[in-house]
Amino acid sequence: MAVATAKKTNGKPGPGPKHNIEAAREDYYQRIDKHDMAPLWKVMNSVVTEEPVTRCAPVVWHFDDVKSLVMESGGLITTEEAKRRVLILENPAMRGESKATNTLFAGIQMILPGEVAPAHRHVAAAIRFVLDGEGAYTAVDGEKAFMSPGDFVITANWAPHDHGNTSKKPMLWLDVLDFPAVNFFEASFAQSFDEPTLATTRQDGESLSRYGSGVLPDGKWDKSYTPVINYTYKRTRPIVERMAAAGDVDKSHGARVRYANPVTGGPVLPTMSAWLAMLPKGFKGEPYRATDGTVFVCVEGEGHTEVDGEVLEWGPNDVFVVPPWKRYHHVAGKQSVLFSISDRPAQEALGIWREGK
Ligand code: 1HN
Repeated sequence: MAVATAKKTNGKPGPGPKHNIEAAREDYYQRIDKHDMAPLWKVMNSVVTEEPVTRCAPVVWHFDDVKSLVMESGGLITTEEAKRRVLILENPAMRGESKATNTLFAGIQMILPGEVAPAHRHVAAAIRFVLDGEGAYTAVDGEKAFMSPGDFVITANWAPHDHGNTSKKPMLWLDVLDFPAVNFFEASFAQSFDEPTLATTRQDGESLSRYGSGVLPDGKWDKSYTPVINYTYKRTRPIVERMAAAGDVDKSHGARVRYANPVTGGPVLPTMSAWLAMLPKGFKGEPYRATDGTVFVCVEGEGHTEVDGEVLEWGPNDVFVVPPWKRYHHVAGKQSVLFSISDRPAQEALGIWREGK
């Protein structure tokens, strides 16, 4: 078959004698630069890396520091003024970007007795993991989910939500949102409502009883996220405790369950998934790594996680980050419970998630 051939150069490179080649290339790069073009061959290895490259650093925030600093914010600004009184947990390697990992925001929110955080909605989905206090609520579409420590509450993409505290104590929780991922796609929308709280015909806690009790309404739920608003600690903790007692303990992750959408068995949100794990006393996990960066909360117990040679010590309500593809293992001095959340379902939907030893 005839093949079109380039102009013959007698074996010499096209542009001219070899000693001129660097100068010729430089001149060429400058000329293509003026047309917003650049040579791939100079950057190829850094844009398509052999292994994941992350800017995210392993980091732990200790609740002793976090709690007193967050409490102090209560005297400086009201929820009414702030809309959401949240201190951002900024990854030290990405300060100023409101990121805990490259795709996830993490922050600590406080609502004082009597306060209301007014209704709004946004494309970014949120999860809340309750750290301290009892009896404040998140309302989704007006349905109130009253929260206790260890509860895991979902606010899906574009779901209207407000928070309130009708208890006598401050309430603190961890917020994790996927907005860095949404913003990567430049697909963010947000809206506030005229009324601070939304009217509803649904009873408090209705979503859990309807969808989280082993029966389902005889109708359709066709959304991309779970219909359950609050996955309570009271219901989930005994499950991992029984698994641990039965020896159903993963060598890396401990006795671990994944929070599921009860309609599909899939993740609670299309962008974020969550897990609860009990590590038996003396647990020393086998090294593990995966491409999803993960935000962990120590719910109970005491131990440490070694990430890429760095030791993150944790105790109750400490929050820590394991970056993508960094090898880590958990060590529990006491029987411990870890909650975790990552962007794994988003990566799986795109076919890019990988795990390894
Ligand atoms: C937000 O709307 C909430 O609704 C919490 O409670 C944290 C962080 C960034 C942007 C929006 C909430 C948030 C947030």
